[in-house]
Amino acid sequence: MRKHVLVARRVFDSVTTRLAAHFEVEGNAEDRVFSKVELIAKLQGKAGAFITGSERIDAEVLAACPELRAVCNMAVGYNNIDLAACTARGVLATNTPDVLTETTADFGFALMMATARRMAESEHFLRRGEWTKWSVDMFIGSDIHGATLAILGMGRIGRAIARRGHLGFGMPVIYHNRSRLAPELEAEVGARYVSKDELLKQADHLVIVLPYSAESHHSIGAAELALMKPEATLTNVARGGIVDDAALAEALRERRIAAAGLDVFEGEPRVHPDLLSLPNVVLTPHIASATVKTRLAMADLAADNLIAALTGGVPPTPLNPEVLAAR
Ligand code: 8YV
Repeated sequence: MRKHVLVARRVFDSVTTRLAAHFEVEGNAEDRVFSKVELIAKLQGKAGAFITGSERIDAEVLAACPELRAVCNMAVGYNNIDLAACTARGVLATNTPDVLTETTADFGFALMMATARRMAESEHFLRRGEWTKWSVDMFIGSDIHGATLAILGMGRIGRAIARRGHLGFGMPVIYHNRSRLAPELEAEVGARYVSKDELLKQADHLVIVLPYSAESHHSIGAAELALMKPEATLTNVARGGIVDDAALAEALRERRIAAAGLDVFEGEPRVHPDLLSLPNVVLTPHIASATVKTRLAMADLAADNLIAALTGGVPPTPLNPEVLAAR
């Protein structure tokens, strides 16, 4: 008998077609974000779920869906999944690393540049019809080339951003991470390890690429922002909640740092109202991985994981492979 799976959000037809060759697929053509109650109801009788960062798989959901064997996230970050609870229940969880690294790094770099060079603010000014003359200090910002690139979190995406800064823009690169990179990896991306305080003090452009966890919650708050230079910028392409958005808004309003570029927000898709009213912040709706090629690759990888997990294959990117070993 064919297994039943839920594809929790609208995805590409090619991906649904591939899944339908193996499973009875319930999709979500409307692309509604299900409440927890709805998600539990939709998961009844399902052996697998294709999910995105918007679907939270916690202990309560798992307890209510005993037939679930695999949850395949179309995202590299997996803070929407309680991994320990999955493992305890023998549910395989997977994510989509690697396929989005370069695309996300491109976006992080672009957001940092847009922030430093005041692209959004000046574009809004132009659209409002306020551009009447050239002036010597109109929208003057700060340089990228030669400036100190400070990276908080030095995983795959952090290293790809460091490489861009080092090789493309001649930036001295410093980083802080829970663990230090091997010397050859540091040399490859031209990065020097420093303490978190030094990172914040020396940063011309701080880029945050940490995974979200209880430990990284509010890693950047009022005290950390107070260490930064008033000319510095902050860019976050990681997860909402790593930065205390209220503290950031206050620092931006008081010009304790120059500007911020944010692709992720605490409680998104809601955005802190203070950020919305500030001129010196570039805001984008969590699109760092959003290119046609990369979103297709992410969806395909999530589907590969789901197919393998439920048909006795080897899922390419498991998060808790011990579950498979125990089957
Ligand atoms: C996704 C992301 O677009 O992969 C991640 O961790 O944040 C993004 O690439 C988003 O999470 C949707 O699943």
